[in-house]
Amino acid sequence: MSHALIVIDVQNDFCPGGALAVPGGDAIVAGINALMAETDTVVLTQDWHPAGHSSFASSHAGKSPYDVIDMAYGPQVLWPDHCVQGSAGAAFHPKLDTTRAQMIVRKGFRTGIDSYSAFFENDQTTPTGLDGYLRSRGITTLTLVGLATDFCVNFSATDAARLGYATTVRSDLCRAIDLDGSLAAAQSGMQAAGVTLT
Ligand code: VGL
Ligand code: ZN
Repeated sequence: MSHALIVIDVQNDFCPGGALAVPGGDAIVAGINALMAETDTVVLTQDWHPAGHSSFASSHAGKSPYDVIDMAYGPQVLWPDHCVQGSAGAAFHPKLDTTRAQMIVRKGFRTGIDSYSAFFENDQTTPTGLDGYLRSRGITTLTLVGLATDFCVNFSATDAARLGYATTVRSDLCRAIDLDGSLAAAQSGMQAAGVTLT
């Protein structure tokens, strides 16, 4: 039973001062560094959008951040421009110790589709390749931490559980956006999918 720690989107734009700041987003960095230091296999994810990405409200005339639109693949929340490829906002938090990461998964890089999950884009079918990577390394148990609890951590954890990984989310090392009850919905969704929430 090999284990991996998946650190979701600990990037400047999701921390205080960033374009899509998650309250307390930077408060989890030290704890994540400590957990990485005692974990053999560490994977990081990085939200990585081209300018003009379809998840940005600015790409849709008359729309504002946090409006919801219907995309071909289903409803999509519109966000402030964030994590634009190569920008300072897309960089990892400067205090995140990335040295021991064995794999960095970038996601959301196709203009027409968002990707909350580290495993599948928001059509819930296009793979990122992470499942193949973990499976071919014989990894069967996962711990997830990072940002944001109710979006990218939630989608990654439920996909991981559905893919058959024994999945734990360390809630103390996550922070949420919490739009209209999205945190409570994410917590019950993760529990229903068989994710262990601590
Ligand atoms: C995320 C909204 C948009 C996340 C990424 O990392 O949770 N949320 N893009
Ligand atoms: Zn994003």
